[in-house]
Amino acid sequence: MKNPVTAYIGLGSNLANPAEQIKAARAAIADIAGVQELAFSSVYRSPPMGPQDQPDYVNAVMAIATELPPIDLLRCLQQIENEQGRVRKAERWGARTLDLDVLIYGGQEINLPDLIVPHTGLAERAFVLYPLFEIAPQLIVPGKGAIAALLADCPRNGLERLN
Ligand code: ATP
Ligand code: 5RX
Ligand code: CA
Ligand code: CA
Ligand code: CA
Repeated sequence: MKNPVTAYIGLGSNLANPAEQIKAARAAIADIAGVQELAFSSVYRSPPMGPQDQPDYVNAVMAIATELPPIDLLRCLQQIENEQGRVRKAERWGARTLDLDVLIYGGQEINLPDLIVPHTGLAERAFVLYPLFEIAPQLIVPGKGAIAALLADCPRNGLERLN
């Protein structure tokens, strides 16, 4: 792989056997040309943040090496969401079979119409910070600081490790 960048992907699901959705998505991401898996966190369950009239979520974080530009990586992840049956509804932040977010892309800060990196909600979301810390305890989040400091300010809010 030429000029690989380390990126972190957030995986989430709360429909149609979430744990299996996460497992299938992990394999599909590793299968992208120009992407290699570097690490995969434990799998976690937590109550929904945002709208609460939906099932609990299963979440995990994956570290990858990639030579894809960030927007190409996003498009590949969106294709996997669609292939795993994600249906976009009118309601913002509704239940979904699969959600794949680009959390971090190297040391870059990106502000494109379709892609903001580091991910906007990262610093406030236990279901992102705890699994991310597990696989990258020394990480500096561009523009936000050390992962350990972000984690120290983030209550677990019902987050449970499943494996
Ligand atoms: P949230 O982004 O708060 O976690 P969500 O995951 O439910 O909410 P989606 O409906 O999956 O939001 O995505 C809405 C749009 O967010 C996408 O069409 C995409 O263009 C945009 N987006 C911006 N930054 C990112 C990112 N870092 N990763 C994934 N999508 C992003
Ligand atoms: C909206 C997140 C508002 C936080 C969102 C997930 C807030 C979720 C997920 C859990 C959403 C985005 N809850 N809520 N896991 N995604 N546990 O992946 S919608 Cl405050
Ligand atoms: Ca691959
Ligand atoms: Ca999300
Ligand atoms: Ca998303």
